[in-house]
Amino acid sequence: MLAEKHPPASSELDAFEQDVIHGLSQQQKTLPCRWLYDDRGSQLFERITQLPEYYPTRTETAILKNCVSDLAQHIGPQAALIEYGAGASVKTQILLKHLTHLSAYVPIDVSGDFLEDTAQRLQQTFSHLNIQPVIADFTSPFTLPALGNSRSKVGFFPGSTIGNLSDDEIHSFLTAAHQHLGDNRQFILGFDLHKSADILIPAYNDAAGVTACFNLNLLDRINRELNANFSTGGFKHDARWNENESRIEMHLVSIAKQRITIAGKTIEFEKGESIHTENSRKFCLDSIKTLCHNANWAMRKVWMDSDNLFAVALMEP
Ligand code: AVJ
Repeated sequence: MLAEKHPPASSELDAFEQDVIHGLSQQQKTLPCRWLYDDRGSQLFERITQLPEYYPTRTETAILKNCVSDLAQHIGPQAALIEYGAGASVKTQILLKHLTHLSAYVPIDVSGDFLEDTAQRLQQTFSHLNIQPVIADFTSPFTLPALGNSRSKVGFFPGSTIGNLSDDEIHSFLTAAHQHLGDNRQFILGFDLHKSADILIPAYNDAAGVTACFNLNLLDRINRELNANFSTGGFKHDARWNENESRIEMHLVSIAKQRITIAGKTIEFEKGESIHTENSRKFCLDSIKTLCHNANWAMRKVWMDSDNLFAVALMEP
């Protein structure tokens, strides 16, 4: 078992406990997917991105490599790049390397430890770049640091993280981004495309079982942090394609009728009953255009791989 660098802050623990008790008291038991990403969950996700079945990361990276010089033509000088969610990936470095004349890079993430490491590492490679990490949950309101010499701000939201959000959440997020990116705003969005279940299901239920570990780690995390007694052997990972909602759903299915104690409360599971742990939406171009349009963003340009698996779009007001 891996220790956290710092124990979770008590406010985080309270929020976690509330979400768990609330989510597991619903008719369809559900847990918000953000809790999948503790230290161990983040490490498992990194391993997912390298699996042969998991096409999104390598496909988006290839698209970015191919489009970045074209993209650079659309970005003015002295722009600040604002990245929502975990940065420091290969994808970020492609942009930092090819979007010359950037005035600043602002990675935003909830994990302070992670951000500090990232900022220090990137500063060594990009020694002249003004790197200003912000510790925040980007789905809640936050303030950007003063970026005095920047003439414009460019949002960057890769990885199809947008696919975790509901229509309402996307609307709030894109509207907030619209506001804090200010005048001359632009936004680079990576999103996964609708495709055959034959490709999708293995991508979320890989042969090596890494995605299963990633999903089941949530139960371990509840045991560790909330003093619960889940046995991970009592549940199995399930990835379901919901065509109506155009999304992959991750579930944890109880293999037997059982009773679990969490922070002093009892939760009952029927045999076959599931906890819905994540949605990963797959978009068609029109659906994403509409979502963006509703938040006053227009799609200026879009790049895709030759198999139309994934897309990167540049949006402007
Ligand atoms: C990080 C949300 C983009 O939905 O593909 C990968 C998370 N879950 N395998 C995704 C995930 C299971 C991933 N996102």
